[in-house]
Amino acid sequence: ILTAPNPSEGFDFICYMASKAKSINKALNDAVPLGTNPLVLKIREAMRFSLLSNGKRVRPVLCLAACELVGGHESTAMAAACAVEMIHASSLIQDDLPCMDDECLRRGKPTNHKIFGEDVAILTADAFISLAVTHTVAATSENVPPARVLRAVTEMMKAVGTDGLVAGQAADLEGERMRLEENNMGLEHLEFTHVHKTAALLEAAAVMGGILGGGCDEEIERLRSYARCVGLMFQVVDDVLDVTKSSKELGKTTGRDLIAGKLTYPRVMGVEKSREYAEKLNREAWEHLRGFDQDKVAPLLSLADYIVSRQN
Ligand code: GRG
Repeated sequence: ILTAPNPSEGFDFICYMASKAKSINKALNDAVPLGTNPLVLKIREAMRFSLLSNGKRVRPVLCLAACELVGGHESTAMAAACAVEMIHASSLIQDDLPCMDDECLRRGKPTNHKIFGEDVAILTADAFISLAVTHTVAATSENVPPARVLRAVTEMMKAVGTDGLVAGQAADLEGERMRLEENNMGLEHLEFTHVHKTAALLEAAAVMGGILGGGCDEEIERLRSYARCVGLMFQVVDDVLDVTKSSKELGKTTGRDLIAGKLTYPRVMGVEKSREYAEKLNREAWEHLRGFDQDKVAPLLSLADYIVSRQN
């Protein structure tokens, strides 16, 4: 039986991620120097603390891989990749604040506000949004047409506001309020939350890479659709892992007990259906990238596979 070649087969994804993360970490380090002004030293320290801690760098890798997929060079999208990670850092700091999720730990370390205080944490999150824009504009090569840079920055800022992260967080908070009032938040509300809270920035990362790398509109839209599937899939898998991890911890094997309270995919559609949904999103993600160059598309297909099959 003849089967279509699998472009991600034989591709060393772990090695690829490690090598990309290394160049991204260096660029992030250079993008936020401590500076010499003692009046903003604390903010710069807090920025470096959050930005340089050990995240997976999924969003910047996505941005670089998208740029290379459409024929661009890694360096063309590096500033934008760093900017997307700055927005991500800003959103994590805000998400962890006492008025939001009130978290003490992030990436195995105390959260930004626990170390620097709430006042500094808020200013740090603000400073990241400003730096994401100025850094993309200032540090993207002059050889990239300004119209492309403008289009990329617009995409990034759209992913922050009421069409992106802010909308996702607002919907999440509203869901929490409804839960406390014993109302039921349905699948539509859940999907809206994750499309905005998680998928929007992944979408922006991929689209920015596609724009800066010189992709045509069709290529850019295919990257957008791919990243949206990956973003949703990330959340579905996360919800399933939460349930299966907690049932293992309790010594149960059914995987049917659902986390109390919070509305999740397993709660809405059950664990098995959630797993099937994640697999479907992965197939869709692959489908959106069909027809691209086999070698260049391998990192993005492997990234989708990695997310759907991760165990923690
Ligand atoms: C104005 C930037 C801004 C935000 C305001 C607080 C807020 C609105 C949005 C919160 C968005 C948020 C924290 C979404 C969760 C996204 C998510 C899946 C985080 C985990 O991502 P990973 O696994 O984390 O890539 P690492 O640590 O590896 O980077």
